[in-house]
Amino acid sequence: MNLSKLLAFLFFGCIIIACVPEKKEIVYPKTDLNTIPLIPKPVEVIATNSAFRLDSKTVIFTNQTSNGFEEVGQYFADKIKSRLNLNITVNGAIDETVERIIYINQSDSLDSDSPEAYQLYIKNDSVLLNAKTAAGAFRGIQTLRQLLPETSNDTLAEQPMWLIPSGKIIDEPIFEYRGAMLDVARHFFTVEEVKKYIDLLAYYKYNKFHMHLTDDQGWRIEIKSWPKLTEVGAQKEVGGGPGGFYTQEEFKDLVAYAAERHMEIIPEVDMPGHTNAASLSYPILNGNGKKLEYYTGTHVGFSTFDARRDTVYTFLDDVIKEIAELSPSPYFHIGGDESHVTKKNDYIHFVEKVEEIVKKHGKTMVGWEEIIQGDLDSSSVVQFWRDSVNAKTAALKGHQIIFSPAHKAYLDMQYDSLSKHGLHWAAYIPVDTAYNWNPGTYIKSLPKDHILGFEAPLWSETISDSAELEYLAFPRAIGYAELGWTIAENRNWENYKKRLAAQQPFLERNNVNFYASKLIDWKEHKERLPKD
Ligand code: TNX
Repeated sequence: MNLSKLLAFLFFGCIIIACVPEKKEIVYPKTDLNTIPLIPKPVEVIATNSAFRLDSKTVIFTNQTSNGFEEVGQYFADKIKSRLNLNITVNGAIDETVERIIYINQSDSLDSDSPEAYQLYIKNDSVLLNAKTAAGAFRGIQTLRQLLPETSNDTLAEQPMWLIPSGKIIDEPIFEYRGAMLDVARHFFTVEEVKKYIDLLAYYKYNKFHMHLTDDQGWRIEIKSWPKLTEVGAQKEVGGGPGGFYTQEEFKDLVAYAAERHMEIIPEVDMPGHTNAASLSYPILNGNGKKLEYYTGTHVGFSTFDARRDTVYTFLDDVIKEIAELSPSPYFHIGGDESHVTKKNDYIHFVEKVEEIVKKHGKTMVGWEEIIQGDLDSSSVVQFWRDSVNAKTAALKGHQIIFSPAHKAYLDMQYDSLSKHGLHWAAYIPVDTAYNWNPGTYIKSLPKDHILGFEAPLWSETISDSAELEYLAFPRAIGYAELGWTIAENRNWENYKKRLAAQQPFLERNNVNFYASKLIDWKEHKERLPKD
């Protein structure tokens, strides 16, 4: 640069600086990041007692525009738009109106083995979210969503702004598998109802959504090579209602919707028992020799496939192939529970053959704990629901285990004897009982490295729409989210129940028909009764 250019630069530079109005010193109110009612509670929170101002001068940036990072930024921008009516750009131009930045940063240097780990550094003018993967960034965004205050603070500016307490959060989950299951077979739930549940679960950092797609009462997924499964098998549900099913396009839409929330859909075809609807559609599959008709009651254990008939395996090869192609999850759930009318040898023969088919289609088999009677590949995953002896046997045989003990983890159990919906064959499960246990030590002698994670099943014999689903799932599913994510040292009922009470605005804003348990000191509407 020659001298005249330099002088010109300095001259105009001075004019520009002189023209910029002096910024008003902002006095931030004292905040405490540690008192924000986050669920699940993070590993470490360090408060710095100031605040980040979220307002229209904020933008979101991601250091990677591929690998899902930009989509995570856009997800947050969309939530900010619908919640606060603020337009925040993602990877847009930085012009003079931009004052603050939320920076989502892919970084390999996090000190954690979990792909879902994240770190948040919240300062006055920037929020830095570090994560190894987009899934980790997405979990971090849920924390930020929970940090958004209920109301804007307009006293410091003409424009509304929202203050996020400053500080640092270091976080990672204890389990890689944090699931919820929905039974769409006993009662059918529409795509929109399922999406609403997925959205709520995502907010609490669930990462697996297991769909129980078939049972005695109905078959709920289109199989193109065996069309009667839905033409016949999907037409009824418990109580005799019209049932329903997902077309393959609808199922793909659900899979994609869940994937945008970094949640994986695990499809289940329950067999060889729980198969009345399939056998009614194709009687050649039937193994109990009884006359077939629609079943709209709630008993279990009376149906079975014919485990010695080749056609059954031809059929299953087609079914598993079609579903495996729709579902990117590495897992395929074969059910396997309560096959009370299948002879033991037939049952063993069946699960071993089905495991081969599942593997042939590139998936890892998951089954309810009864499958351990078979001689299975140790890569298959066992879902423990009833008998801890089965869980121990599973571990001895080298399997990973998903924890769903019915008397602690079943969302379809009534809260108490007065609960409107639900069953109680395993237990009544009030909100504190649901929270106050530890999957990691629940079975004393079970080696920890065999616990893949936790899942909360919601069977639908007694529920048929979102309001009834939400009555059973909320608030217990929120506590289960913490059991799956938060280290035991950070879990404490007295502290949790205050944080749970603080979820009320979120639940109400999202029109969630939660059960207002008297154990929780809800801030308002104490007398609120759940809708029928
Ligand atoms: C047991 S748990 C079942 C389901 C029922 C549920 C009702 C399990 C693997 N099987 O078929 O819907 O109880 O709580």
